[in-house]
Amino acid sequence: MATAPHLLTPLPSLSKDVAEWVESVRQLTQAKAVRWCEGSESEVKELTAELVRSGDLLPLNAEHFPGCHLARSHPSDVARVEHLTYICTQSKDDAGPNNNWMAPDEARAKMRSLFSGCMKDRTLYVVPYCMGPIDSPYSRCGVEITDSPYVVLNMAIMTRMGRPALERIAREGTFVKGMHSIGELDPERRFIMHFPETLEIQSYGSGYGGNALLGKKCHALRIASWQARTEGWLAEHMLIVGLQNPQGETHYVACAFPSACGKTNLAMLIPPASLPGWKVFTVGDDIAWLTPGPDGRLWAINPESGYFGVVPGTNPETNRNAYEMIRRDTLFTNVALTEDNQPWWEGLTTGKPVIDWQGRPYDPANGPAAHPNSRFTVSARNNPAYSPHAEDPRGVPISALVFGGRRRELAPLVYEARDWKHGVLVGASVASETTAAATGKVGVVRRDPMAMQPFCGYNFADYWAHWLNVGAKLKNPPRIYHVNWFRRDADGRFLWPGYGENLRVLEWMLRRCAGQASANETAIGNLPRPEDLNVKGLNVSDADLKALLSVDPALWKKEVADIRAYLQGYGSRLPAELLNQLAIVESRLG
Ligand code: SAT
Ligand code: MN
Repeated sequence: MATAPHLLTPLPSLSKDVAEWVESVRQLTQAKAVRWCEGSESEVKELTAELVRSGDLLPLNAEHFPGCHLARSHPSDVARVEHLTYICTQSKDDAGPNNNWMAPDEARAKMRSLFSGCMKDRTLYVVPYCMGPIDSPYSRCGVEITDSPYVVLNMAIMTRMGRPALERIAREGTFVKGMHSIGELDPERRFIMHFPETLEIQSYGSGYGGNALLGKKCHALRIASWQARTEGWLAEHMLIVGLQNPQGETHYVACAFPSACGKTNLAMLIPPASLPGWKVFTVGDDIAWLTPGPDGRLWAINPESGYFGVVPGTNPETNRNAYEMIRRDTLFTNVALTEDNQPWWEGLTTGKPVIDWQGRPYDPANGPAAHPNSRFTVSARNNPAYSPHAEDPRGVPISALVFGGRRRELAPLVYEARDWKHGVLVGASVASETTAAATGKVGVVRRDPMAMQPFCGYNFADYWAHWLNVGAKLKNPPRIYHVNWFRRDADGRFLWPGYGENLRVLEWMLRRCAGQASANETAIGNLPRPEDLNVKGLNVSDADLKALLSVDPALWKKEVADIRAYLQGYGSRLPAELLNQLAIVESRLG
């Protein structure tokens, strides 16, 4: 067994439970070596150098992108595979109609045969990690076993990885067990299995993002959502952002949008010049763990320590912070290259691609140069807007929760739920056009409740009931909103400029929370009138603004019928309160 000789205490001796489990996986996979990851800078350097030598990582132009590398995944392995992702609970109903389900025994047997002997020629890396600040009571730990050093490098950025995590596991005696192998990268031999009842994840056959970085969607959402229900908190697919107004007060907002709908951009928003005095601080860009605090407010931590963000579209105009952030010490996956070895992607206004994401000479006939789901992995500390409270073990107090989707029509720019219960209905009925973040057709509208359709580790009906229970415990609950940055006109033109201008909508929300802004009470919730939004310096016509802030009763009646049919698909486990709330909306529509 290979262990690093310079360690004072060899890591395996820190936790007997972990060591025993690792040994059992070593026997099953017949790994040729075992390497415990410490999470040190020198270890990351060493692994990076190994991957450069093997050709798996390409160093990028050191003058313009110092410390940056490019990884190319297998062309059939570029996104999450929802159809191969399973929740394996004893009872099928606990997984719910929102998940693929397999009986735990059957799933274990299937995975055992896949993992058997799969690391014969490979090193088994042991990656202890902590999701959340290492000293936060809200954080939770796990250990990922993987045969992919690319995964190790990503985990080193995305999580608090290594010795401190293993020390915490030894103290707490509990951890999420994650087994991962890239296998043969064969889509026919690929499964992502979750066993929430025993806090286990088994992932085989993919090296990509959410399939392979088990701390992220598998642990921090699917397993954590299950844990959160038993423990009274919420694990959500939400960014967390701090908004400092010109008076110097900071309020925190958490927003749930489906993958590749602009969460990272909103989390790092740059205020437009026409809104002077505002500052924006990122706490998290993808996942929020929310706990009712002793003060009756909802408190949030970001379990991650880095960003795994969509690259295409990033440029100095759309997101200057992100553009700056990814110019050093960044791991790019599936972007294109320029002649002088700089990364290139669609939406970049400078440079030209010569090599595409698959390493071929760039030919527009082959499609985009960078894969539409190409990603950057970068430490949150690189973010110029990183919040000073992002590492606060108590988290940050949340003033507003925002749901949203990508919808050409129907959903107005913004509306406010009347109260928490109505807000749970608003979240439960989110629908959005699908994106390149998951394999399958792009641009099809589907229900994506709370942006958790691919990530909720249990039956949505129970999840909504849990949301209602959490709200009942909050003396001072956040207000709940729905936004849609993606409204278009009949010709397909976007009505709202998005990006930095979205701050105008957030500003209205915060004024609402402070009791300082008016609204138009409509059947679906409270909407700003055009004069309630700060539109100084905004380049949107009156007609477009009116369209963005209107409710079409005929379309909404149809939507209500759709939502009812969708909710009723959850049968008798569905909390009656959701149908009550829907009936209220329907009666107000007249
Ligand atoms: O691939 S990930 O799940 O990590 C990113 C995303 O789809 O949001
Ligand atoms: Mn996400």
